[in-house]
Amino acid sequence: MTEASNYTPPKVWEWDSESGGQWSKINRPIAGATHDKVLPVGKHPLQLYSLATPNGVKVTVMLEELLAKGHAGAEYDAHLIRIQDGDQFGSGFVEINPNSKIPAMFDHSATPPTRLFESGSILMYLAEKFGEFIPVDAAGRAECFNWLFWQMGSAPYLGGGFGHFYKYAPFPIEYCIDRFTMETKRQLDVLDKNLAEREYMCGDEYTIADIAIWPWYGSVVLNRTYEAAEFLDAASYKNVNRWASQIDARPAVVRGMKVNRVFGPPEGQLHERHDASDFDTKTQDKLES
Ligand SMILES: N[C@@H](CCC(=O)N[C@@H](CS)C(=O)NCC(=O)O)C(=O)O
Repeated sequence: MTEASNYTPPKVWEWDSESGGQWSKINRPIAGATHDKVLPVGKHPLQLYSLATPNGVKVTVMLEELLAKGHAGAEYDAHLIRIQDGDQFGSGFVEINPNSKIPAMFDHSATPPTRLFESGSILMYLAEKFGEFIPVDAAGRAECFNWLFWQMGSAPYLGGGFGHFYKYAPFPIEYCIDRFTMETKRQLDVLDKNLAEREYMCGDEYTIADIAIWPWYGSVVLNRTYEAAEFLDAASYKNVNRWASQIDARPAVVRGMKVNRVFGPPEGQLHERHDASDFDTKTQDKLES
């Protein structure tokens, strides 16, 4: 265990300095817009404002899965929100999501037109609107919601806890890394034990629970997030690895992962998606050549 720090919290915390680290520029203690910015609106009923982080990818994968099933009403425009530039604090974005976080969506085909924020809420909305990726029976739905909400409650320990202190904090703090590594490994074990008995999180069917959990936990075991697979001994979670690879091979997942992505290989980056053909003509490798 590292030595105790000599920091004593003041009586009242004040925002008087940057916290340091990769995300310090966008961290602020107050909500609301910092600048006026009208959001663009494309031609499709569903307008998505997002970035290909694990939370963003949940929605683009879901939309691509719905389109793959033939639901033309799931056609969407995906506008890029660069969170490191503070786009989430523009007035138009804040009107859709007062919490200033991606993903946010607007359904212009609904009566009344409906704003959506929180990835779990968006997945439930789309699953119910199109009657897909959600069990029809009450017990099945309950189990699906159990795992969907498990993800919403658990992933902040993986991302904001483990990922932040292992990868992004300005210096390593053993206490924090130990605390969140313990919890992340416990969560991986929860998933592993569940997937030992089931093909997907809720049984034989691929559902919004898998679509929510895979971008976080699948990505960690496939070593795409935080470069921490070895540190976490991710290979030992055999059932999570099997499930992660199975989902990774789905064509809709491959497409959904590319949308609003601004990092990684150019052929995997489709900064904005306004048409299905954009995957063939507008990825960064094509635009740059
Ligand atoms: N619980 C939210 C979390 C969304 C979230 O944390 N989004 C991050 C990117 S993964 C974000 O927009 N961060 C920008 C910021 O915090 O200013 C959800 O699932 O939609």
